[in-house]
This record gives sequence, structure tokens and C-alpha cells, in this order.
Amino acid sequence: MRHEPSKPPAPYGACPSPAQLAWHELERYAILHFALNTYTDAEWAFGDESPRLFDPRDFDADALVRVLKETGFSGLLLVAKHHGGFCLWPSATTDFSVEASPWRDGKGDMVREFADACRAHGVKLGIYCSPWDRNHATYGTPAYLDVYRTQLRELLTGYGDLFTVWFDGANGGDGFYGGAREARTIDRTTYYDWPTTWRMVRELQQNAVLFSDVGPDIRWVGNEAGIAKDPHWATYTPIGGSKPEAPAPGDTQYERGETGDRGGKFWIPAECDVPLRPGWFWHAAHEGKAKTPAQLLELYFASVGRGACLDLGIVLDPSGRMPTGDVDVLRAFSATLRSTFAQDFARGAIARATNVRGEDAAFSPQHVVDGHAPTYWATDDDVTTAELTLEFDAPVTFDVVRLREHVEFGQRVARFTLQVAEGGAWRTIHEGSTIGARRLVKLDAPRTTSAVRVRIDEALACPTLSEVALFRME
Ligand code: FUL
Repeated sequence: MRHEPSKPPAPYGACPSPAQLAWHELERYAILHFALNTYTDAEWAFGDESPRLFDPRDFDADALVRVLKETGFSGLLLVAKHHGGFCLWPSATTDFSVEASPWRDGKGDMVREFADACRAHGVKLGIYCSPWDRNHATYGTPAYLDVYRTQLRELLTGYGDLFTVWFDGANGGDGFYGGAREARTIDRTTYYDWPTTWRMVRELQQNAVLFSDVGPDIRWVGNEAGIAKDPHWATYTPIGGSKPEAPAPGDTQYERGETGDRGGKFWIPAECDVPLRPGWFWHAAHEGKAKTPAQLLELYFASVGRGACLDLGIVLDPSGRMPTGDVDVLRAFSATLRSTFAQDFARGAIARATNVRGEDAAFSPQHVVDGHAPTYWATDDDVTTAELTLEFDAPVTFDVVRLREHVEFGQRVARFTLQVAEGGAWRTIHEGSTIGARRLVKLDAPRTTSAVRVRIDEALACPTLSEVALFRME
């Protein structure tokens, strides 16, 4: 090994910000929908519902956040205002809020109760405040922008640190609008003046990542099935729907978010949002129709396992409780994840590689099995294909492989192969594409072997790997 320390690889292409890097570690969080339409069997409230309907007598933020904590969700993204316009906090901008409801005699603040519970249990809090407001009389006029920004300001300054602020793409259409009961259309590319709003959000919440169809930090994956496609790139160049050069929330070629773009202009990784039940809100007819733990595991592999985060939609029923059947599903899902990832069989293996950057121990292949994310193996600049081999003292059995690139310097790997030693030869067990922040490979059946090889077959620049881990699920 040389004594002169080598330099880390130069960043390649678009790279993540510190807030985006932190977001990649969250893996999965939950989005909660609860509003007046929980009481009217509708997915979208019209905006004319009586606030008197809102009376969740058993509401207990602490109990819900405890369930999320116990079932391994890192954050709670709270829909503080959905399209119907009803505010879960007493906003100065409208009477259409918890203040007009019988809940806590009109003195309650649901955002506050959730923020307190999240802080108490170490669960991060995020906020969704719908840009579209089917209740407010000013919606569609310039005056509404002040209303909307005031609401955001209240939410961003009153409840502590937020991990994300979520901007929905559904915008404009018919609604109550203060009694006008009409259709209002807006130009999605100009009406909201997003750059100004996003600047304000950045000032008020420096660690939060901003989500929308176009980022700027996190993108919608482009479907509500919870699935990122393969290959999957965190790099992305949004393209507009009606005007290709002016992509905006609600007006993009959003299917392109499913894969992202190889060599895309910006680091805008995908979030996969999917409801646990058939809808985002509670409906009596959906009782017993939650996804099964096995379906959630599949979604976990198709989202988190491809370098995205999973944002699972949960509901409260009209009493303010999370349906017990839903809690049971979350518990079973998390129990399987917990037991699967409890032991990494690659830990402590002897790692060798066909190339080590500058032959420097700082970039040793041994870093992929040290259980420490910040350390990584890297090759020399001119090397874009390489093999990394793990050897074990005694044979190991596994059916899940986790690979991670050191994405701080960009996403590089485009194709890789996994092999196991079998009868004196290498047998291919998986051929994959991208790795990125996290790649999970689920094998059809467990494999027992004394050596594993990761072959990087194609990379956009010299590859880095911070982890090769082996787990047993079945
Ligand atoms: C969509 C909304 O229209 C749905 O009602 C839900 O809030 C989902 C998370 O985002 O765009």
C-alpha cells in the first residue's frame, strides 16, 4: 500500500445535498390523511362540508406515533390541509379549521399534538399543505397566494423542525370556493410562482427536503402503486407536460419519474407514495382491504430496494383511531423486516478487489463489510469495471443482498452481476442495473456459499461501494 494518501473520486454529475443524503437514510415513512372527508366517504372534499362533522373523540397523537415508532417508520408526513381546505390547525387565514369543530371544544391543534408526539418518540415530522383549496373564496386569484404562503409560514414556524414539505400536483377544478360553487382553472406553470414559495421554505426550514413532481429535492415517482422502476436513477431532468421547457407540479411527463434519467441534470431522488388501503382516506367500505404484509414487503423491495423511499399512506377513522387491522398489518410487516435485517452475514468477510484506488487503504474493499456507511471502496479514475470478492471462514446462507454506492459523489453503477462460488467456479445468481443509495436483491431461494463476488460491469465513472450485505429472509 502507498503512503501518499489518494484523493477521493471527484463528484460525478449531479450529487445530493446534505439534506438529501439524510433523507436517503429514512427509507420509509408514513403519510396520514385525516380531514372532513373522513366523515363524508369522499377522497376529495368539495370544501362545503360542515366543520361540525369533525369530532374524533378517541384521537390520540401519541398512540399513533408510538405505533409508527414501534413499526420502524422514521417519519410522519401529516396532511395538515388537503384539497378540501379544512385546516388541522387554527389558521389565521380561515375559519374553516379545527377551531370551528366540536373537537376539543374548538381549542385543539392537531398539528401541535402530532409535533409533540413526534418529538417525544423520535419520529420526524413532515407537512403536506395542499396548494389547491376547494374551500377558499380567493382560490384562483392572486390573493390566494398570500393565503397559501401564510398557511405555510404558520406551519413552518410553529411546530419545530420538519424533515420534508410536500407539494401536491393536483391543482384546480370545481369546488365550493366560498360559495361560488364553480370550476376554477389555473395555469399550473405560472399561477403558484413556486420559486418564491420554495425560497421561503428553504429560509424557514433549512433541513427539510422539498417534494413535488419536479423536486426541487425529491420527486414523485410517477405512480401511486409504490413502485420505482428498474433501472432507477436518483438523477433526473424534469420535462413539462403542456410546455416541455416549463415543468411544474401537476404538469410534467411524470411517468419519467419512475426510472429517472441516467446522467440527469439534477439529484432529485424518487419517493414512492402508496396508500395502505385502496384510498388515501378512511372509508367504511375499505375495512379489511388493507394491503397484506407480504404485499408491503414486495413494495419495500420495489421502492427502498431501488434507492427510493417508501411513503405509506395511513388513515384515521372517524373516531380518530387507526383501524386495528391496519396496525396489525404494520406490525407483521415490520417484524419481517426487523428479523430479516437483524444479522448481516457478510460482516467480517475478507474482501478483495481487482482494483483499489491508489492502492490506498482509505478506499479498501474491506470497507463494504465494516458496517459503517461513510467508508467505501473505490477504484482508480480510469477503471469502470471491477470485481469485488468476499470470502468467508465458514459458508454463509442468504437470500437478500444489499448493495450501496457512496452516493455523496454521484450515482455511477449502471450494470452489475452477483455470483457465488460453487464447485470451484463462479455461478451467476443475479444480473442487475443501477445500485444508487440502496439496492436490494431478493433471490428466489437461499444460497449457501463460501464466497460472493460483485462484478461491476458498467459504471459512468469509477465506481464506489459502501456496502455489500447479506441477509436471510426465509
Ligand atoms: C394526490 C392527492 O390528490 C391525493 O388525494 C393524495 O393526497 C395523494 C398523496 O396525492 O395527488
